[in-house]
Formats: sequence, structure tokens, C-alpha cells
Amino acid sequence: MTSKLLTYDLSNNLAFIGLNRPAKRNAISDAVIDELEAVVRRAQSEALVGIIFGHGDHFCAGLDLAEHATRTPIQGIQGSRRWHAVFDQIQRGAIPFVCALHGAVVGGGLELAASTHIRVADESAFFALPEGQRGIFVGGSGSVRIARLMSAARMTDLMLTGRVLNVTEAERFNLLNYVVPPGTAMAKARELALQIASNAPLSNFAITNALPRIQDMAQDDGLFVESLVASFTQTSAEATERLQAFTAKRAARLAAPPKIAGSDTG
Ligand code: 1HE
Repeated sequence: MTSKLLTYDLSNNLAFIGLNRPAKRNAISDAVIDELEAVVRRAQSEALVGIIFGHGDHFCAGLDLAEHATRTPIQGIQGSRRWHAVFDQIQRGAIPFVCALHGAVVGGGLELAASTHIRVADESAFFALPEGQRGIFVGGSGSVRIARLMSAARMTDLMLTGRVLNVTEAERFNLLNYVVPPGTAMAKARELALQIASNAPLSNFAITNALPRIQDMAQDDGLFVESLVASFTQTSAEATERLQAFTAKRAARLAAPPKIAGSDTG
């Protein structure tokens, strides 16, 4: 399926969702949010993992500034709440999402990336929150999701100064899981998505839905909920089959990572 603003493809149980407004640097308008909601819903109904990426030279330049130049306060609140609802569907919906980043990952584009579960960026990617320069504030969940990733202190720096991070800095700021050579973010994202798709779907659901909620709980509540989720997953038929496959030596063993160059400890 290809609409005007987004592309959608299903392959090997992976849903590929492409932001497709390259002439406007994939800026997110109200119509983009509406279409995104529809394709995220569709992905959750037929795929095991979703991949979000941008067509053209940039992942996403954030909020469509032209459209938002003349908003009333109530329209602003409603628009922001709409972003929250769609990004919540990504972060706490039925399937995990990976994003493949390149070029500008800015403002609402970074908020979108922060709502996915794994962020892969190629070395062309750069990251900024220029809301201060534009006279606005984050409204697509950045104060919650981006602040949780990089800390409110670092986010304050980005928003006050308009600082632009390269991939090395963004990785240090905990924004990125993987940094890859230019042009290879999608290949890496696909490789990871296939790996994730081979997990038990119930485990994937528990990982993406229980972890962020437990993080928001008091320690004792979190530990209690962890026990419930652990028991719920461990007693599923799929867990029984997978645990038996391991003990029967039918399941692949973990492979140790390659030796670190210069290490003499083995
Ligand atoms: C846009 C947008 C946009 C580009 N809304 N139209 N986001 C920003 O503050 C980032 C603003 N954009 C940029 O800084 C640059 O466009 C880029 C660094 C991303 C790319 O630069 P470049 O030189 O490749 O493109 P350009 O020439 O600046 O833009 C090409 C066209 O895209 C141009 O339109 P044209 O009709 O003149 O060709 C731009 O106007 C248009 N364009 N970005 C609308 N964002 C829920 S709250 C979230 C709050 C935020 O996201 S704040 C951050 C907003």
C-alpha cells in the first residue's frame, strides 16, 4: 500500500512504514499523523515487527511548521494529544518497532524515533530540538520519552541552545542503540527486526509493554508486577516448547561477541 504521505509494505512478517514527504523533509502534518495511525494499526494486525524510516535525504524535520503557524490554544492541545495517542500506539501497542534514521532527526522527528523500541542511525544522522528557536515547546511526548532517554538535564541543554548532536554524541546521550555506515541503517534495522520477529510474541509484548510501565513504578510495585509478567510468560505453551527445545539441544546457543581489538584477556 502506498498513500500520498506514507508508504507501507509487508514482507516476511515485517511492516515497513516510510515517511514520504521528502520535498518537505518529511515534516509531520495533521494528515501525516492520521495516516500514521492507520498504518501503525494495520502493522499491528498483520506484522510481528514494524520498521519506521524516512524517504529522501532526511528521516524527519519534525512538526509541519507551516501548518502550525496559526493555531488556537485548544487546537494546539488537541493536536498534541493526537500525537501522544499515535506515538503511544507505537511504544505500547501490540508489536515492537525499530526505526532506521538518517539525515535530520529533529523535533517531532526525534519524538517519533523515541517512541520506537530500537533506534538505528547511519552516520549522516543529526539530532536537535529547536523548539526554543521556533518559539514553541515539545508536544509529541518529548518531555516524557526523550527526557527519559537522555535525561531532562541534557534535553534542557538541547532545547535552550539549539545544539545539534552528531551520531557519536547522540549515542553518548543514550538516543541510539546502533550506529552504522551511511546508507546502511535500513539493512541493520531489517536484520534486527527479523531477529526480534523470531522471539515469542508474548515475550516481545511483555518487553515493550511491561518494561516502560515498571520503570514508572515504585520499586516494590515494579518487582511485584515483574513476578506476575514473568509467571504469565513462563507458563505459556510457547515458553514450554522453547525451554524444552533448549534442554533437548534443539535451540541455538548464544555466540560470544568477537574479541575486542587489543584485548589480551581473551
Ligand atoms: C518544512 C520543515 C518543517 C523543512 N515544517 N516545512 N523543525 C525544525 O525546526 C526543522 C526545520 N527544518 C530544517 O532545519 C531544515 O529544513 C532541515 C535541516 C531539516 C533540512 O534542510 P534542507 O536544506 O535540506 O531543506 P530546506 O530547504 O530547509 O527545506 C526544504 C523544504 O522543506 C522547504 O520548503 P519549500 O517549499 O521552501 O521547498 C522547507 O520550508 C520545508 N520544511 N522542514 C514545514 N519542519 C509536536 S511538537 C514538535 C515540535 C517540533 O518538531 S519543532 C522542530 C521543527
